[in-house]
Amino acid sequence: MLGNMQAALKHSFSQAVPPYTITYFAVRGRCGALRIMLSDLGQEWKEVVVNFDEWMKGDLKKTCVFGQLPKLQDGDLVLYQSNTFLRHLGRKHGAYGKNDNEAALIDMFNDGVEDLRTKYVKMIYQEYDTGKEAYINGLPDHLSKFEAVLEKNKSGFLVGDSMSFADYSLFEVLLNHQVLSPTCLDAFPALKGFVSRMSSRPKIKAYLDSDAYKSLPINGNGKQ
Ligand SMILES: N[C@@H](CCC(=O)N[C@@H](CS)C(=O)NCC(=O)O)C(=O)O
Repeated sequence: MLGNMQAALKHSFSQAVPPYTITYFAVRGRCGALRIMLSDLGQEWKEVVVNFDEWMKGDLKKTCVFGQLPKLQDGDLVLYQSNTFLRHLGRKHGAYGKNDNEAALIDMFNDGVEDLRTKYVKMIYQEYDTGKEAYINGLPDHLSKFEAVLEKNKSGFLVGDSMSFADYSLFEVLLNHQVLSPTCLDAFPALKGFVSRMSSRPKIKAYLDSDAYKSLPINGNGKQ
């Protein structure tokens, strides 16, 4: 655990004051998509890694708006809720569509990804031993919906012809599902192509190859 935390801490970059600070446990968890998005945008950030024993003392919890992490600081702005982070970055860095209609569709797809993420998290933390097989068997039903969207929108992105925060969110959820079930995308060529294109974007590739990424477990209970 300490090794992971040190590797993650090293992920504070060369810039004197990185604009963003992530406060979270030593996991990819609900910051996986955020970190991939920040990397691809060429943004630097600082990690404050919270030890679970320290968290259990309750002092930090009391300061969190919903009593939970992660927390994202952008200068004086302090945010909670991981999907809020993605939307904030999307707004600031041009990854929230070209107009209100595109923004609404991006919200819709990100909410769809969130539904899948919530089911995944429930299975990982509450039903891994008893429910993993059924979860994997049910995956095609969920994945086929995203496959259809990418097939229809020929640009390679979920909405319009450019990257949005929902693309990072979908990408990260798919990466985690490929760890859970390495063949889960075999019947979905559009999703497979999407993951391959996203993975080979130079800044994403560099981040996925980094110790900072590799040293963090996907989930806090070690299941994946
Ligand atoms: N909806 C929140 C969920 C946050 C959440 O579930 N946080 C968990 C860790 S991933 C937590 O803080 N657990 C410790 C606790 O509740 O005391 C988000 O997306 O950020």
